[in-house]
Amino acid sequence: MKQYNHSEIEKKWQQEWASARAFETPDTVAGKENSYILFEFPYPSGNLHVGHWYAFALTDIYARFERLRGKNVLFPVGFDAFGLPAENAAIKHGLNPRTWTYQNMDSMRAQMRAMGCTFDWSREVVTCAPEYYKWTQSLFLTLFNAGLVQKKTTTVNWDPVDKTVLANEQVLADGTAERSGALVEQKEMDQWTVSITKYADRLIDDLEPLDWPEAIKDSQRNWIGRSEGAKLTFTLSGSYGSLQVFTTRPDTLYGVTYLVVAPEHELVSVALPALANKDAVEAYITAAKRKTERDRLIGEKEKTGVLLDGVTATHPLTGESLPIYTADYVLKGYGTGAIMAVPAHDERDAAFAEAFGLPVKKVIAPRLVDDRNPHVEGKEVVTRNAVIAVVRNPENDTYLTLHWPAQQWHTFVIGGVEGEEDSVAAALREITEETGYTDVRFVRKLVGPTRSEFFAAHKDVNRIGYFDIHLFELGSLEQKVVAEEEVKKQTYEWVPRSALTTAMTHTEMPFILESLDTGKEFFWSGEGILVNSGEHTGLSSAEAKQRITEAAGGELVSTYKLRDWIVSRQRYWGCPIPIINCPHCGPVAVPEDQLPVVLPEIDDYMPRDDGRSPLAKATEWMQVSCPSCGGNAERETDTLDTFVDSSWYYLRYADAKNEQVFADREKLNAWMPVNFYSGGAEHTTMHLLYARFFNKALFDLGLVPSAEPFTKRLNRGLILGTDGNKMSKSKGNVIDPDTEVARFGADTVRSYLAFIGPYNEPGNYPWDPNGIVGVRRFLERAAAIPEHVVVETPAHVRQLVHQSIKKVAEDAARFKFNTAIAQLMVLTSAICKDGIGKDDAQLVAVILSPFAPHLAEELWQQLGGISLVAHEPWPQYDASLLEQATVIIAVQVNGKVRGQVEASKDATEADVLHAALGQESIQKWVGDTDPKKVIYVPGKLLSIVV
Ligand code: ANZ
Ligand code: ZN
Repeated sequence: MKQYNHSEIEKKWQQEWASARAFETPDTVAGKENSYILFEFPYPSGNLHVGHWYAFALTDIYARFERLRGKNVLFPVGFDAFGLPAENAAIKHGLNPRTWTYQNMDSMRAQMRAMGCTFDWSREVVTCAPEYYKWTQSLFLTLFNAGLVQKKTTTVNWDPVDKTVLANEQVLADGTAERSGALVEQKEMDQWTVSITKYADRLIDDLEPLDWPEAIKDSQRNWIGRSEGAKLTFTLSGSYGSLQVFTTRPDTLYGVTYLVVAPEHELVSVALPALANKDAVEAYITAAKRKTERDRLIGEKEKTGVLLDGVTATHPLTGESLPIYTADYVLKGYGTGAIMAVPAHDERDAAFAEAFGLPVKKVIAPRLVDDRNPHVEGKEVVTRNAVIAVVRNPENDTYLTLHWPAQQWHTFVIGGVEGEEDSVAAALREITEETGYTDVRFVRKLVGPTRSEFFAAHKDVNRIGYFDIHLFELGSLEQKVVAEEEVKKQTYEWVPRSALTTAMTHTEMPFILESLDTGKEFFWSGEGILVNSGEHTGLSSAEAKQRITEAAGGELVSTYKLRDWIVSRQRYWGCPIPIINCPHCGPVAVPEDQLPVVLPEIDDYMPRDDGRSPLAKATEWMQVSCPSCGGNAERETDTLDTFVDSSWYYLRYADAKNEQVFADREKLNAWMPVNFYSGGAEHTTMHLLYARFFNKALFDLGLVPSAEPFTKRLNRGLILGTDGNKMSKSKGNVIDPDTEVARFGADTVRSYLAFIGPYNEPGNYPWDPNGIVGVRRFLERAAAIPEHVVVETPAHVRQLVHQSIKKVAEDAARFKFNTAIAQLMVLTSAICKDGIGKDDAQLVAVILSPFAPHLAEELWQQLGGISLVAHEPWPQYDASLLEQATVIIAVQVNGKVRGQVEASKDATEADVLHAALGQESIQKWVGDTDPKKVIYVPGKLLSIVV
C-alpha cells in the first residue's frame, strides 16, 4: 500500500472479524486439537490501561500463533464484576453499583475491540450477572453439602468508626483504617469459612508436575507453609487439665523452661478469675487486641507478655514445674495457639526469656565434622568434654595461637576438661600449661557446647569433643616456664585479628568469628546432637524427634501457615450467600430451584451500625420461611468474597450459556485443563490457590475432569512509565493506550509491547517513546511490501523468509516475542531492499499476523490471499534452504560500488568475478580490458581495479 493508514485498516478488519464471527470457537473441530488460552479477566474499572494491553494483547499473540499452528483455540473474555470499588463509588457519588459497573463494562468492551484480539465474545462471562452468580451460589452449596463450608468464629479487622469489617488491604501499615483513619481492632465474628486447609497437602504435592515457573510454585509452597512437628501435652496444676502445644522441635523438649499461650487462648479466660495478677493479665489482653497479626509477628523486637500467676505446667519427662505466660508473639490461629518455650534454641523465646529473666537451658549441640581431618576407620572413638581458650592481648589487639608442627595445625589454646572441672578453670589451666601465661582474666563465653568430630593424631584416636569456647584477656605478660614436652608439641604466637580466619584448624571457626564480631554468645537454632537431655542425650535431632514425642505421649503432625478461607463479606456488591438461617434448624441451604438468590435493591450502601452487611437493610427480602421446618427465618445477609466468583470462571467459559448446569461435562472434557494461563504476579497466592482448591474440590465430587485447572502458567512483567517508575496518576507518567492507538495504531502498540522484553521473564520495562516510533517504522515498511513484489524472490530473501518461519515459530512458542519481532524487522528490511515474489510475500503476511493482525489481513488481501490470514496454517519452512547459505557481495570498480552479486558463501574469487562481469551494470565500467587487480574479501566484497 502506498500509505499506511492504520485507523482505516484497523477499523475495517475489526468489522470484518466481527461480522464473520471469525473467533467464535466450536467445542470440537475434526482433526484439530483443542487449546484453551486464558488470561485473568479484568475488573471493570472503566478504563483500560497499558497493563491491560500487556495482559490481553500479548496473550492474544500466543492465541493467534496457536491457531495458525492448527489448534482449535478457545480465547475467552469476561469481567470480574463484583467488588468494593463499585460500592465505594456508589457510596461516594450516590450511584447504583450495578449501573456504574455496566457502564464501565460497555466502555471497556469498546476499548478492547480496538486491540484486535481474537476474543470469543460469545462466551463472555460477567460475574455480577444473575445468570452467572446463580452458579456461583449453586457451587457454594455444593461445597456446603460436601462439608467444606462452615460458619466459624474468627478474628477480623474491625473499624470501630465505620462499624465495618475490613479486608487486610484496607488496613494501613500503622494499623489504621484506610478510609476512616480509625485504629483498627481485632474482633471475633461469625464468618462463612471454606476449608481450604483440608487440601493443604495436595495443594503442595500436586504442584510438582505442573509446567509453572519454579518461583511461582515456591511462593505457593511458602504460603501454605507446611511444618512437620509434634503436638505435646503438658499437665496443668490444680484442676486446669492439660495444655497442648505445637512444636517443630520436639527434640528440644528438655530445654523447655516455660510455656506461652496466645492472649486469646482459652486457658487465659478460664484461669483469669483465679489469677493473682488478674488485672495485669486483663490489661495485657486488651492491648493485644489492638495489634494486627503482622505487627505481633514481626512488628516489634521487644517481646511483651505477662505471667499467668496461679497456674503452672509439669514437664512431661522431667516432672519439673514450669511457669506459663501469655504473650502476643504466640498467635491464636497457628498450631494450637500455645508453645513450649526453648530460649536456648529459638530466637523469639530467647528475646522473651532475656526480657523476663527466665532460665536458658541448652540441649542441642551443632554437629561439626572436620573434613580436613576426619575420623580414621578402625581407630578407637573417644568422647570427651573439651575447651578452647581465645586469649586476647588488649594492649595491641592480638590473639594467642598455637602451631602444631607435627600435625600442621593452627589453633587456639585447646585442651580437655577433667572430671568435674569447670570449663573456664580448665581453660585457665591449659593456657598456663601450654604458653606459661598466668595473668589471664575470663571475659565471656563465645560458643558451646559444640559436638565436633575429628581425628586426634597426637593421641591416635578418633575424637568426639563437646567444646565450650571462651574469651579471655591478658592482664600482663607475666609467665611461668613451659614444660619441655609442651614446647615440643606446639609453639605459640600472638597474631592480629585479621589472621584469625577459617583457615585455622577449628571447625568452630565460623561460630567463633561470628561471636567475636557480634559481641554476643553464638546462638544455635539448628538441629544437632542432644545434650543435657537425660536418657535421650547423644541422639541426633532426627531420631530424638520421634523418640521424645513417643516418650512424652505426643503425636507427630503437620501444621500449615495457610488458614481456612473466610468468604463472608459484610458488603452489598457481591454474590448473596444462598443460606437461610433458621432459629431451629441452623443454617439451611436455599433449595436449588430457588436459585439465584437475587441481590435486593436498596438505596443506602453503607453497612449497618451493628456491622451487618447493607443487605440487612432489605428487611422484606430478608424475611423468609425456613425450607426445612417452615418456621420464620432470615436470609444470610453476607455476600461472598469476589475470589469465589473468580475461582471457577474458567469452567464457565467452556459453556457460558448453559441454564441447566454450571457447565456441561462434555464441554469441560473438551477444554479442561486450561493449556496456558497468563496473569499478574499479585495473583500467585490468593487467586491461583483458591482456584486450584475449588477445582480440586469439584474434581473430588466428580464434577470436573482434571485435578488441576491450569497446566501452564506465566506471570507477566510490568510496564513502567517513561521515567522508569510505576505508572501512577500522581507521578504524571501514565501512558494512555487509547492515545497511543490513535497516533500509531493498535498493531504498533501490540508489536511495541511484544518487542519491549521477553514475555516469559517477568521484568519491569519502561515505556520508550522512541521505541514505539521505531516499531511504527517497521510496520510502515511492512505495509509497503506489496510495492516490492517482484516476479521471483531473490535467493537470499527466500532464505531469510524460511529462516524467519522457523525462528518466529520457535520464539513465539517460548514467549520470546521480542526476538521474533527482531527477526521480522530484518526480514522486512531485506524485502524492501531487494524485493519478494508474491507467494513468499503471502507467507510473510502469515507470520506477521499474530503481532500486527490488522495490517497482516490487509497485506494478505492485497497479495491475493483468500479468506482470512488469521485462519491460515503456519507455513512449513524448507530445511534445505536454511542450509544453502548464499550471500550478497558488493562489487566495486575503481573504489566505487557499482553493483552486487549473489553467490554461495564459499564461492571462489573466480566464480564471483565471473558472475560480476556477467552483469551489464558492472561490465560497462570494466569494459573489454582485463582488470589490473582483483581483491576478493570472501562473502563481502569484490574490488576490481581497471
Ligand atoms: C519449640 C521450639 C524450639 C520451636 C526451637 C522452634 C525452635 P514454624 O517452623 O514456622 O512452623 N510456634 C508454634 N505455634 C506457634 C504460635 N501459635 N505462634 C507463634 N509461634 C508458634 O514454627 C513452628 C515453631 O514456632 C514451633 O516450634 C514453636 O516453637 C513456634 F528450637 O517449639 B517451637
Ligand atoms: Zn427451620
